Amino acid sequence: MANVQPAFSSVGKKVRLSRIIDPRGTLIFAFDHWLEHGPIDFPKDRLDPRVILEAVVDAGVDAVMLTPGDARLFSDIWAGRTSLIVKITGKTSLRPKEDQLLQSIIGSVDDAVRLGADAVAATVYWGSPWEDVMVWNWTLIRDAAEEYGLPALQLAYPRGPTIKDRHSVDVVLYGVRSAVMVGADLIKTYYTGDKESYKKVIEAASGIPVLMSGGPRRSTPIEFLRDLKDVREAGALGAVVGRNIFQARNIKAMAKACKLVLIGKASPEDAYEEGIVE
Ligand code: FBP
Repeated sequence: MANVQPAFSSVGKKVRLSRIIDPRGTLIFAFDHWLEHGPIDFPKDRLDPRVILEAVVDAGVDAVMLTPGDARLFSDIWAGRTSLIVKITGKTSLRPKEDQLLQSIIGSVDDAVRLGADAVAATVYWGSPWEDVMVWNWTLIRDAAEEYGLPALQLAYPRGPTIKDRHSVDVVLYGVRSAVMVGADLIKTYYTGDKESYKKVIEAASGIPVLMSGGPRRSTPIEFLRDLKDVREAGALGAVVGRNIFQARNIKAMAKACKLVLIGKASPEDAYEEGIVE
């Protein structure tokens, strides 16, 4: 039988994934917080996104995840220096509480391609009363991304009225398995709090790479670095981190420490003691 060549788009997807993924341990910087949370996330001395972005790109993160507008505005900082993931769903914290369970479309796969992105990202709040809308949007996004050979990252976040503890292992792995079932190429989800339970989450992903979502800033950097070590040992590809980096006293040092721990080049304690993290 004749040798069947892969679709062009499947080669493109592989190539783009290889630009984002460091198989030793991947660190992606998430920076959509101005939209998602607003000023509450930002120390008063760092309201300018440029300062933060410069520091993390300098530190050598594998990719930055930005909204379309920020990706355009700050292309002088990231282009040619790191990979880009364009997040095309979002919400504000200004909305009525019940509507914060919906992520709206804020851009398109075409925007991501125009911007030179290596992947596109969208959130699904599994369990939300708006789940239907977000899953439908997700299928449209994934389908359009497929056309271009663009990997689609899903922020698989279980949250809604039936969910008591969104970090519990059964809830997190349900969200991850659902993301797999609707065709995610990469999955970002919550940490369940310990290595053993996270292994179950990774197992539920059936080989689709899982990235831990950073979450609110821990009380000390070392606690967060220990979590990074644990998720790597559980089999996660790495982490997508925002607040634990950009709210750190020294942004660049913290980003570097995260990367070193993820690739196993430093223990959390060493990264801490060597003064990489202040
Ligand atoms: P963090 O590391 O700061 O948690 O960033 C990851 C992220 O998913 C962002 O992309 C997003 O803005 C935020 O967390 C969502 O936060 P929340 O869970 O409060 O909605």
